[in-house]
Amino acid sequence: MRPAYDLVVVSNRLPVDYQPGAADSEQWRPSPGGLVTALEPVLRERGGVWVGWPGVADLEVGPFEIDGMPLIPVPLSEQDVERYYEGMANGTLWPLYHDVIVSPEYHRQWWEAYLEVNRRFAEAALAVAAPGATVWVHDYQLQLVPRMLRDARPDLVIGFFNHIPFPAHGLFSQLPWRRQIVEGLLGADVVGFQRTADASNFRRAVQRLTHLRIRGDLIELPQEGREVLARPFPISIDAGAYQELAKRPDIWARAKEIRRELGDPKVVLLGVDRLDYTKGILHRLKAFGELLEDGDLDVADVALVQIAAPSRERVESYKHLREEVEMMVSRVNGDFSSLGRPPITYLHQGYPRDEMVAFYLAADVMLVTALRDGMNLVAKEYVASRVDLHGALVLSEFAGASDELRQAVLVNPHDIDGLKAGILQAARMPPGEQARRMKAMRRRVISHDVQRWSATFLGALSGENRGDG
Ligand code: GDG
Repeated sequence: MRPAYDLVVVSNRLPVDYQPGAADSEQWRPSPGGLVTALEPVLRERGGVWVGWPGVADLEVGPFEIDGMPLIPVPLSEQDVERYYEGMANGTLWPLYHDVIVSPEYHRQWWEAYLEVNRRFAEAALAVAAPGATVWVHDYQLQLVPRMLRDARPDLVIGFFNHIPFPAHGLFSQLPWRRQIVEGLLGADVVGFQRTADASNFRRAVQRLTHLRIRGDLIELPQEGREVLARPFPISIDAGAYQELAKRPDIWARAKEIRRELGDPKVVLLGVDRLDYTKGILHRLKAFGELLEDGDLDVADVALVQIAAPSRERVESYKHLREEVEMMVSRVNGDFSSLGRPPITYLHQGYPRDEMVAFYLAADVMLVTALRDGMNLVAKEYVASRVDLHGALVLSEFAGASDELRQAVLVNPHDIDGLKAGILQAARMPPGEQARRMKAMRRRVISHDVQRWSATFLGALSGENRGDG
């Protein structure tokens, strides 16, 4: 008999990376993300397990452990990756849920694959869930799983958390399978979102697509004799870990070295994103280029570092974005470089977390200019790292983080003049004002860290603080 677990986390990806060609014991490396940090202690304490895709197509691998945490791999074939992951998840749902920044594509074959793969994830979870277990499903790739679990096992306590925005009904209603998605999500006891607006968009979709009665945050399902709680649970980071790194002398030394390598400019600006069209990288580069052109910023005084971690490289819109970003970088650098001193340093690479913190500490201004973003953890990581209270954050109103980090320089990235003014304000901000704003933002991030987030979500699942919201 298979072991049964009291807590089952289900997400598209397992928190590991495959190392091809490595010795057996080295084949899997933990991929340290915020979600693992938050869930690992709870999984250990409650004897939990993680179900997900190991990230490599056509790889048949049985259950294994990483640092004592049991993992259950769900296999995906090359065709599943094309249709379910790159297709339905990243070609349909991702752009639709991010307010159609690029046009979503609707293909029935992709939907069929989504249905089939969601079923496979649900079955993998069902096979390991103990009677009455809590199953916590994550994100837009797996929206049908809650209903599949509920139909098979009414004894389970089921949670769902959506890491990305949930769109307004006018957009959501484009989706040919909108009813199935809403019904899929309503299989859960708690459906969590990043922002208040996302939760109310979801409740509105329920209102328009079903006959269910809604009372505050609660959706009544009288035929099933239960209620679904749909509420915001804004995600956060392991703030303690970032603070620890930001106190290490070697990381400070590296931050100084980064500034030196950039030619010791007066102001270092930084962008850190997955190379994704939702992140507003082009808008940011355009604003920066115009500030140089206008003479408001001088290339002798400023340097912009843009880290753009490779992402979804086989999806057409991502290939196109990469070309556009690289063209824009070359244009600005071509126009404004002096010998050995380009205004933009573009790094199409991922970095270890220590190095990321060194970059945060090297930056006077952090640029988060997303056109749409569920939360944006980079903004919170920057704030948690600035133990010295130095630095200014330019933050898009369209990132979930802007609901909490009100002391950032808030901008609308579509308004290039407004964005330029915001960047200048940040670059010229007096140290006293930087410290005052940073202190307030740090208070928020430190008191509302990812550990608190997971405890609050699991608390709501076990019936704490329910009731009209
Ligand atoms: C989705 C939602 C929501 C990036 N480059 C490197 C690196 N990163 C890390 C950052 C940060 C994470 O990746 C990115 O998180 P974000 O929140 O900024 O964005 P998404 O990847 O789009 O995440 C988002 C999030 O889910 C959580 O719910 O906030 O809105 O879109 O932690 O530090 N980490 C390392 N090297 C890199 O080069 N080590």
